[in-house]
Amino acid sequence: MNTLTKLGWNNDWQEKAGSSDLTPARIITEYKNLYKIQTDTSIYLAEVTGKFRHQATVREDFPAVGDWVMVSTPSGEGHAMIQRILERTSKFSRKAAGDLTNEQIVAANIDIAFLVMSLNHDFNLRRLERYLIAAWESGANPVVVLSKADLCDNSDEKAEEAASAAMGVPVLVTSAYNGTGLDELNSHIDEGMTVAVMGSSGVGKSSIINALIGENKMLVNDIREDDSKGKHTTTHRELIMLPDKGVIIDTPGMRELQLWESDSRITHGFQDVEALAEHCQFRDCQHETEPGCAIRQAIEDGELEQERYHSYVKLQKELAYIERKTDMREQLLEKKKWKKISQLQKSHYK
Ligand SMILES: Nc1nc2c(ncn2[C@@H]2O[C@H](COP(=O)(O)OP(=O)(O)OP(=O)(O)O)[C@@H](O)[C@H]2O)c(=O)[nH]1
Ligand SMILES: [Mg+2]
Ligand SMILES: [Zn+2]
Repeated sequence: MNTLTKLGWNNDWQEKAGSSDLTPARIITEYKNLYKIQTDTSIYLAEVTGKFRHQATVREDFPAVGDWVMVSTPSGEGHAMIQRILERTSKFSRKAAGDLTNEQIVAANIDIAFLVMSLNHDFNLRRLERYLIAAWESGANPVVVLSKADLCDNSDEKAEEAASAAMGVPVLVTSAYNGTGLDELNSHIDEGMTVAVMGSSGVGKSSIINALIGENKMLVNDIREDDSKGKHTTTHRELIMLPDKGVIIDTPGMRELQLWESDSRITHGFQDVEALAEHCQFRDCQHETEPGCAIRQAIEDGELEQERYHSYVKLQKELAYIERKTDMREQLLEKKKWKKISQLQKSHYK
C-alpha cells in the first residue's frame, strides 16, 4: 500500500482533488504559519501561497492538522506551497483564545474521536457529556476511553456510569501501563481511518498512542506528580501513522472542548430530556411552574436526575450564547465583504 493510502487518501479525496498538476498531501503538524506535510513520497515544510493568504478571511480558512491539501513543490527547495484545502469531511473546533468569534480548528477530517477521561482524578460525567456533544458536532464518531484502569478499583462501576451518560457510544476501560483494553481500542480503528485523541491534560493520551504504536514516540512526562494539574506535556497537535492501519492525532490537553455552532445534532446527548419535554402539557413549557410539566414530574419521580437536567439547561444557554456570537461573526464578515465591494466600486468610478 502506498503512503498516501495509508494516510487515508481514497476515491472521495481523489474526486475532490480533480485532475491537477498539484500534489496531494496531508497536514501532519501545524506550527506558526508553517506546516509539516506528508506527500506520497516525502515530508515537507510548507506554507500557504500569497494568494491563499489573501483570500482567507477567517482562521478556519487556513489549514489544520488532518487537512488534505494540494501543494506545489518547487524543485530543489525542499519546501512546498499550499495552494488549496480539500473540503473537510469533519472538523473539531474551539473558540480561539482572545478572539471569541473566530473558530480554531483543532483537527480536520477525523473519523473517530477517542474521548479520554482518566478513571482517577479526571472522571466527570458532565465533562463527558460535553465531549460527546463536541464530537457529534464535529462529524466524528466518538468512542469513550476511560484510562488508567490500573489506578482504579471500581472501574466497572465507573464504566457503567459513563455508559449511561454516553447512550450507545462504546465505552472502553484501558490502561497504557498494563495494556488493559488496548486491543479493543485498536479494533475500533480500520484501514485508512483517522482517529483523534482528545481529553484533559494528563489523562494519558500520549501514553495510549505510544502503547498503540509500540514505541515511545510521543513525549510523556513521567515525573509529574499530580496529573490533574500542571503543564501540558504535548504542546502541539501531530498526526502519526499507526503501524498496521490508520492514523492517529495526538492533541494537547484542553481544559474543555468548547462548543461552537448550534446544530440539531446537539440534542443527541440529551435525547432523554428532549423526549420527556415532549410530554409537557404546554408546547412552550419552560419547566418552571407550568402545570402538567413532564420534566418536573420526572425529577420528582426520580426518573430524571436534577443534575442532568441542570446540565441540559446550561447547555441550552451556552448554545444560545454561541449562536449570538456566530451571528456577530457573520455580520462582521458581511461588513468586510461590503467594504471590499464599495472599495472596488470607488476605484471603478475614479
Ligand atoms: N498509572 C497510570 N499512569 C498513566 C497511564 N497512562 C499515563 N499515565 C501517566 O499519566 C501522566 C500523563 O500521561 P500523558 O500520556 O503525558 O498524558 P497526556 O494526556 O498526553 O497529557 P498532555 O500531553 O499534557 O495533554 C504521565 O505521568 C504518565 O506516565 C496509565 O495507564 N496508568
Ligand atoms: Mg500528551
Ligand atoms: Zn415542562
